[in-house]
Amino acid sequence: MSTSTDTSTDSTSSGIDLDELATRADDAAAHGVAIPQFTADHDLDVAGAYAVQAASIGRRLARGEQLVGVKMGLTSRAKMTQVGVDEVIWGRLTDAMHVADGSTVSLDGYVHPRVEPEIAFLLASPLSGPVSAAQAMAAVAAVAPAAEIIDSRFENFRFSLPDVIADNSSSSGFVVGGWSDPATPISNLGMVLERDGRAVEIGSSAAILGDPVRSLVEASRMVAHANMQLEPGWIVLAGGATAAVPLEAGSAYRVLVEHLGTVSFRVVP
Ligand code: OOG
Ligand code: MG
Repeated sequence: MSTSTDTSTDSTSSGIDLDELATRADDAAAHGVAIPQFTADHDLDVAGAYAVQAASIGRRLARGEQLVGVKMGLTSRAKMTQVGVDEVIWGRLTDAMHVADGSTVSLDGYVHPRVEPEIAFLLASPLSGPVSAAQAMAAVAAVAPAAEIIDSRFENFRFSLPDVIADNSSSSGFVVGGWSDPATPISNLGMVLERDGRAVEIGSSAAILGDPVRSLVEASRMVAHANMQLEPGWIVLAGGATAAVPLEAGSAYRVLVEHLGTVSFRVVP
């Protein structure tokens, strides 16, 4: 796997109306309507795609949403294989995406949502640019089990690397469980995703770049390319440890992470 493309400077996206694509991405997310891939008729590259993402989330912030963290994506082989894209990506999380632990969500407003088991970091101090794993962990206030609800706005959940980046890396909702001491070892914890009390995906936190802290290191490095830093109080989602599972009306979902506990939500019938 490579994580180098976010540094590309020879953008082929010049001449593309990035704001127009940002409006399309934002409208599709706001209304839960599927749209064709941007790369079907635009020569969008990774740098241009992150610019579309920034502008699209900028529209949400202009409507009053607050940035509360970032999510890392495609940090496990299972995730890369499921969507056919093998680069680590990131997206922005806003307060409006937060789903309370134990709450009920409606499928209204989603296109084709899926859920995946994750680990969340809560930051105590800022992080940006190249850092070691030890430096990254020193900035962490707490760790928690998490469930991410992803929803590609692209038809049939199919996209290229620039498409998914422009679509804020499919960010849609996130659920975070109780926080644990950051000294809790997290490099190889059993992780289970249950639907209606039955395990539907089983994995390990080691599937996340070999150790979820590496995802935090990548987050620090990658946001620096957007002239951002990870802020104190922000949440960083490390990425799905297993493939994601479609949300079904009336079902209950729970993520269990060894030593960290559980997080759950239900979908209205
Ligand atoms: C892209 C988002 C990936 C993860 O945890 O790997 C992601 C997608 O799968 O649609 O959130
Ligand atoms: Mg995810």
